[in-house]
Amino acid sequence: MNIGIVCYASVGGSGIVATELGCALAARGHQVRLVSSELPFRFGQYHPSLGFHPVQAPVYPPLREPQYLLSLANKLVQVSRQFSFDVIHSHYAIPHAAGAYLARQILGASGKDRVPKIITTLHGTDVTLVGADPSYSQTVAFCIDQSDGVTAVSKSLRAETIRELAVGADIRVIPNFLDCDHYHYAPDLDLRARLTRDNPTTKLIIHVSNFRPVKRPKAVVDIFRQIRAHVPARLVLVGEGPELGSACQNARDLGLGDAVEVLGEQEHIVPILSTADLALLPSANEGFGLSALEAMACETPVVASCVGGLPEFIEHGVSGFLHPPDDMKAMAESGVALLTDDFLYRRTVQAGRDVVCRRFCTDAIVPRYEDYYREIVEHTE
Ligand code: GMT
Repeated sequence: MNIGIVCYASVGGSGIVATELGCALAARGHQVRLVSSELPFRFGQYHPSLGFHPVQAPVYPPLREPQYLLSLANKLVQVSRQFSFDVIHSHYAIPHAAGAYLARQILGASGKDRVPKIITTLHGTDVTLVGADPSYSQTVAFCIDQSDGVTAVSKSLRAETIRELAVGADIRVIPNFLDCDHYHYAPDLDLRARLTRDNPTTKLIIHVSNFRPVKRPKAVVDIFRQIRAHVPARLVLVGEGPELGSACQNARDLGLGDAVEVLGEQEHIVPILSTADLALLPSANEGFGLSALEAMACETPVVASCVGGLPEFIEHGVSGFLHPPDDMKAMAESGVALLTDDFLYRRTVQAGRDVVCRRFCTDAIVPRYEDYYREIVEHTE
């Protein structure tokens, strides 16, 4: 098939999933073109069937801001004419579903172009936070309903989409995935020595996110403070975002400034995750929670909030620990239990890795997207 994939290029789960999907589909014989504002993070190795097409939104003085949506639709029309797309697959509804919708209308109106089917994958905040905002909700709901196919990365997100946006679309759940050969336990001992300051008894607690309020970075610091009262530990923060500075200030105010290491955005996450002893994700909501899945694949146990898609792959007390988002005390207690009980630690890590390998590897999930593409193309032709 000829497939156009639209996504965000910046660090973020939806862009990572879309890029990994594009690479996997190209490896399976499809012609894939990735369309985004810039070369997506984790674009990876060269493959002859995988190409990248940047969207450029010029700024002209009379326009107050760049018109990204119009440029995106325009680019999709151009690339689709060149590669005769069967499917345009948008990741993250805002504004990608609207760009694909507009492109399909333009191609359909010409009377001589192949008209691709449009599929939208919902990832989380495109529905729960941004999408549900009254400034966007009508257009987002319309574009979801106008898609030929819609998928959500968890059952919880599907239910929330129907509840929040009252869409009528039949939403298929296809969970996120990762390359289990790439994501495996591969610690970096030099990094460990540096982060623990050469202290073998010090544990490393990691939080990976885009540091938006929904990730609750201050809760991360608070849980870390409570764990550190029982276990010598340092906190490793990976990623960038608006709340990173205040989380670090918060740590300094608590006298923990020296116990926090900020690594910023990192492309090679496997050695960093593998080097850590515990991952924290006390989010207010998660459409899926890809960073938890990545940690489990790298054999780092997860303590997280029981929200959104997280309970769909973390079984509390078995493959990780889940607590209400505001129960930082319970999250800290689970963290201490894991870090002080070797048997519990090994058992949790093993169960976590098993879940990822059984249900969330590329080979298990990508064929579900291929089947869905076929179903949509054949069904609506
Ligand atoms: O809004 C965000 O947090 C960014 C977004 C993204 O592009 O990474 O994250 C969402 O999509 C990920 C990939 O499907 C999910 O793993 C995250 O849970 C989801 N984030 C939220 O729902 C907060």
